[in-house]
Amino acid sequence: RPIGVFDSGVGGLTFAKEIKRLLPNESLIYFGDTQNLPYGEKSKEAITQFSVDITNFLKNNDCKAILVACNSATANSLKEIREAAGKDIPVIDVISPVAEKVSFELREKIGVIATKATVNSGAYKKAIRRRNKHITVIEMATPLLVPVIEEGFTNSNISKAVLETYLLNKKLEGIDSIILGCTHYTHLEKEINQVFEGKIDIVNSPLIVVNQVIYQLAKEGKLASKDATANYTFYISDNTDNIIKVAKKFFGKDIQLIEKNLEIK
Ligand code: DGN
Repeated sequence: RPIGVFDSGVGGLTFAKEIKRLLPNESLIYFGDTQNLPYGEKSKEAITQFSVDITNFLKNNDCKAILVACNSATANSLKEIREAAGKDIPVIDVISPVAEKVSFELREKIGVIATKATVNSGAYKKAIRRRNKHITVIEMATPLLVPVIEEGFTNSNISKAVLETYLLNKKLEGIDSIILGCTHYTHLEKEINQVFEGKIDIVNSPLIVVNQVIYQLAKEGKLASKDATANYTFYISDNTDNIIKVAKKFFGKDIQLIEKNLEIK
């Protein structure tokens, strides 16, 4: 049985790619809700409705576990996603494994950069402070970063100017770590490191989150056998040339995207 993975778009492919790397025998069904993106700019109600529909779709496609590979959906709709999945399908999110890990480490002041929907929910701050109240968490919405990445402006004067404006803001002064709280930001990791001159620890979620997937599947005896052949199916709810281009950049050149509108049952 496959692992279901979903995101508002193709950003969650950064997690799918990490699953492919660490769990080469696991099959995946990915759903990118490109018709309704960006979730990062939507209301809680809208994000929840989309997320529950996708969860039902993945469930109907016999997924054995679901990875919510979107920070905005995790931050706003995790409870409803879990209810829709039911008790037999474990749901792994992208915030709690990261909060759990950093709360055990020697960190005093953590910055979190993410979309508006994630920051407005306060999800990272709540998740970290619930586990370790000695850590200060500063959340900052950085909505220009997704278009910078999707339009191919990484490693340019534009990404440099945008990153410096956001990251050298007084608000983030004195942080010792920064969490990249959005699926896309992995693609800016090197540049973020340069802005901070290598002095700030960058917490990048895909490895931490996929380790949680491994733990969860192992615990439930659901890991694929070592001789299983992995099948990958990628659905998106709307298709444009740019989406295909970004998907190739995030996952690899040979990715095949299938258009699927969940409203047309
Ligand atoms: N996937 C979204 C997230 O991780 O918050 C970012 C993309 C978006 O909806 N803007």
